[in-house]
Order: sequence, then structure tokens, then C-alpha cells
Amino acid sequence: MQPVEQLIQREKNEYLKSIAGKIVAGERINEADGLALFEQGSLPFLGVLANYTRERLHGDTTYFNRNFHIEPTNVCVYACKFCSYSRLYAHRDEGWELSIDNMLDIVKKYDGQPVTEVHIVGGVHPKMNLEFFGELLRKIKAHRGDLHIKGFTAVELDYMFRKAKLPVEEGMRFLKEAGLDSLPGGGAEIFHPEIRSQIAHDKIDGKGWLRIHEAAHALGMFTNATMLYGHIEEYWHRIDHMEKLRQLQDKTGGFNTFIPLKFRNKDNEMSHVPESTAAEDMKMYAVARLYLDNFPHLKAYWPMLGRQQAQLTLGFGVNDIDGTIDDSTKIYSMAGSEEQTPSMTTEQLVALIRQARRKPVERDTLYNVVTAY
Ligand code: V47
Ligand code: SF4
Repeated sequence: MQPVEQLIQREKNEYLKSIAGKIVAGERINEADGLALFEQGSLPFLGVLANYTRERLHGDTTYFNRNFHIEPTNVCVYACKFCSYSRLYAHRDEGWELSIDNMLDIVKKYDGQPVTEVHIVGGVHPKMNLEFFGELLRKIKAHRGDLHIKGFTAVELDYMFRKAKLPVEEGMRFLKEAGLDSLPGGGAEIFHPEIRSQIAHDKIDGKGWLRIHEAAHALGMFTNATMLYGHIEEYWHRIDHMEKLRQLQDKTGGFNTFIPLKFRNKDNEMSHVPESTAAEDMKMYAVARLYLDNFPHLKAYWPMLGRQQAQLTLGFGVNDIDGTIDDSTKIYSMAGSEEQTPSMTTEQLVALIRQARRKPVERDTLYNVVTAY
């Protein structure tokens, strides 16, 4: 008997048993089901179901990519309470502001290396506008046309478009024509206003975030989605967040990957909020895999979780562990991640995946296979 059949047979909780039945039958679970999984599902129960779903979708394949990050600035007009990374404009002497040439130099560092993606994300700087980023995109493409540019959270885009007085659709078209290929999933945090107003009160709201991703999808661009979890939100806020994403995905099909981001509490205004346990993290991944039935991929971002926990997630629904990131990403090391210089070679990533008895596959941003190991 398959582990999932044994699980259903042994389960004493009739409600959980019925949810498991739906999942095995390939039926969608509803919000009440999702909440019950969080509240009543044991870790082994969630793990077996999430792993069953993951293997049905992807077998043992575990993707990673070769990418590097550019963080143009950590100066930011917003004041998210969980952010350890940003500096207000008035304190910009404590932060960094890269010029276009500085950023091109970073791209040039990878000349001749088989990276497929650059991930550009940073603070919302009042002087770095749409024209500035348009020029950056054009220059990166002129230097290296084959590099996929995944750039700018909906938060950064909203600010750029409003400053340029352009409707979202036009702003997005401008950046696409300049060379932007896809959007990362940042800035989503928790959509529900009850929580968002307490942790990220002054940036784009949940509806605005979704509108920007919808506009990107309408132009044929793929995007990712994140959720910052494990702070002051309750389970139902997480379900509400995933429900909004699932609805948009039903409409557009433009999301590639969901990335739950574990709240880290070092050096920010929420340092008094304890971090989630490893068991809670695994639960989060498992429920995300089960709830977001129309998202092809679930990613664990290893620089935030650490390597061993990232390995563990591969048994809880995760089929992607991001890339070989250089030490250019500071967002997590500054928030307390164990990974102070998050960089892994391809050999290390392959070994990490194999050790967890999965099959490493290098992908490009759009999940085309680059190398199957
Ligand atoms: O939106 C900020 C998060 C995000 C903290 O799309 C924090 O492939 C935890 O979105 N604790 C930006 N999280 C990073 C991001 C991302 C990362 C990797 C891959 C992709 C992708 C996207 O970082 C922010 C925010 O939710 N963040 N501070 C913190 N203290
Ligand atoms: Fe700015 Fe992003 Fe930090 Fe919020 S999370 S303060 S938008 S850099």
C-alpha cells in the first residue's frame, strides 16, 4: 500500500480524512479545509500528503538555477516594521546607492560564466525612477542579451509608475520593452489589511500588488509570489493570502512559483516577535503545496532558511531551492539568517539535493531544463 493510502486508512479525524481523500482524487480543497490542515494536521500527515502532491507533479526532480543578485540600493521611502535592510533617505549615508555603471560592472563579473538569470531587487529610492531602470535594463541586455532579467517587486514598480504618472499597464510595457523578462515575488508580505496595516502600513496594499502582477501576466510575463509568515499573522490570514493568489492564478495562469518567506527577527522593529520553529516552517510549506493546486512550483529560499532546513523542505512539498547566489544579497543576512554570505557552488547545490535523495535539475527562470544531473 502507498504511504498516502496507509495515511488515509489510519487517520482517526474524519475531517482530515475527507481532505486527504479530496487531495488524492485531485480535487481542490477550500479555505476551511486549508485552515483545518494548519490547525489539526500533524506534521507526518501534512508531509505525506504534500510529498504525494509534489511527486505527482514533479517526481523527485528538484530544480535550482544559476543566478546572481543586484541590489541597486537599500535606501527606501517605506518603513516596513520587519525590514532590517533598508535605510531612510535621510540616513542614506548609512546605506548604498549603485550607479548604472556600478551595476553593469556586477553583470560583467559574470562574463563567460554560465549564469542564466539576474535578480534585481532593492529598496524604493526616491531618485531611482522609471527612466533610470529603463536605461539599466537596456544596457544589461545590450551587454548580455541571453541573461533573463527578473526584476523589481510590485512595491518598487508601483512607486516608479506613480512617479512617472503612468498607468500600471503602460509602465509595465515600458519596462518589458526595455528588457524586463519577469517579476520576482517580493512585497506581497500578508495581503490582509488587518496585518498589513501593522507591518507594512505605507506601501502598496494587497489589491495593488495583485493588480501589478495581473498586468505583467497580461503582457505574457511570468511572475512569482511570496508570503512573509511566522510573525503576528494567524493561520486564516495565510489562507486568505493564498486564496487571493489562487484566484488570480485561475484567471491568468501567469504565476510560476510560490515562495513562503520565514520572518527573521534580527535588527528590526519586530525583534520582540519570536521566529517560527522548524516544525512550523515545514507545516507552512506542506499546506502551501496542498492549497496552491494551480501553482506549478514551490520554492524554499535557502539563504533565508539555511541549508539543512532547505533540504528538509524537499520532503514537505518543495521542488525548487533557488540558485547559486553570490554574497550580493543582504536582505537575509541583515535580518539574522545563519547564511551570512549566501553563496553555493553548483556542485554544492547538486550534492545537497542528492543527499536528500532527490534528482537535481538545473533550470532557467522559466523552468526549461538546462542540465539534468
Ligand atoms: O518582500 C524582508 C522579505 C522580500 C525580511 O521571486 C524578509 O524568486 C524575512 O521577495 N525576514 C524580498 N523576510 C525577497 C523576495 C524574494 C526572495 C527570493 C526569491 C524571490 C523570487 C523573491 O524579503 C520582501 C520581504 O517579504 N523580507 N525582511 C525579514 N526580516
Ligand atoms: Fe523598503 Fe522593501 Fe524594506 Fe519595506 S521591505 S522597508 S519596501 S526595502
